[in-house]
Amino acid sequence: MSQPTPGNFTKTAGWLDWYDGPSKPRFELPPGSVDAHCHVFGPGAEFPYAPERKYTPCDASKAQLFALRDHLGFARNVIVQATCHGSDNRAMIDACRTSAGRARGVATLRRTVTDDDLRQLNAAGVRGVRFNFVRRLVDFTPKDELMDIAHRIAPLGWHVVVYFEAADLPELWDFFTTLPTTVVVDHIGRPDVSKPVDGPEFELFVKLLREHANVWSKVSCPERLSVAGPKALDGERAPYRDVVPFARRIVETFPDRVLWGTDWPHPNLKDHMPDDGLLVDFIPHIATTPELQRKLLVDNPMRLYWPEECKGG
Ligand code: 0GY
Repeated sequence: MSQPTPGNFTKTAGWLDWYDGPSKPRFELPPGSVDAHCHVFGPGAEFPYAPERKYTPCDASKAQLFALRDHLGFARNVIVQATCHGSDNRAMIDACRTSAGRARGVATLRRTVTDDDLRQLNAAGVRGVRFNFVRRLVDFTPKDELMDIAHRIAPLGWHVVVYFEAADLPELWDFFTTLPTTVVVDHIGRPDVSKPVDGPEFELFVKLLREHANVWSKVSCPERLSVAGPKALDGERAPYRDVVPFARRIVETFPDRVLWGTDWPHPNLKDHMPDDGLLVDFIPHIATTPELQRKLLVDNPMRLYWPEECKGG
């Protein structure tokens, strides 16, 4: 990829822009709901994309993210550093700082980060660091470097977010289970939903959460995992139905360790761009009672990202 110059970014070929004009969800989110996985991209002219990135997205600004938050009925966002910005966290930090306390962040760090950098990130609202193992997104970072970072952020009370493909879980198991913090897995550990929900691959993921009480899961991204796609059944707003058994199993088995997010602006989707309103209508199919919904959307993300506002926090 040629070196970018600010203001001159050409989107990756075939890039799907985020869906402008999402529908209003029918599902009414509980008051105080948190969109616990979303991104900001640039704008590139202000916050240039990283030279080492594997894709160039469309711009997706903090103002557009906050407008989506209000439209869907969320109260807060957790903004996760995307790989197209590498370890330059400025766009994410700027969004957190100008959110009036309604956004917290998850950063990408290098071993060279100083204690002063960490203090500043913490003051800006960062509460976690993301380790990405998805090969199409990042170059390999040695695990000892990642473990080093995890030990640096643990005293701040931060957690580690991990992103990987289900097939890589056996190889990553020892690393994940020795991390010294809460560990949050992105997108249900990316199961192959054409395989059985009680088959060996997904059972291994369930075992990870069952045997390790510090491991949480985002039950996000049905649009990435689905083979069936967004088509509703019988006019019902019930998209991505093949993902439901996987997400629902995790929500019902580990109700106090699950999070949900839109993943707006949905990087790297090839077939379709989801309507974020329809994505919100996926939630009651995986969290089927008001209590499960409140835990998923309010109690759990608040405990992790705004503990000072929780009772006893
Ligand atoms: C996601 C998923 C993807 C991309 C990234 O940081 C990223 O670039 O996470 C993906 O392509 O699967 O969570 O946004």
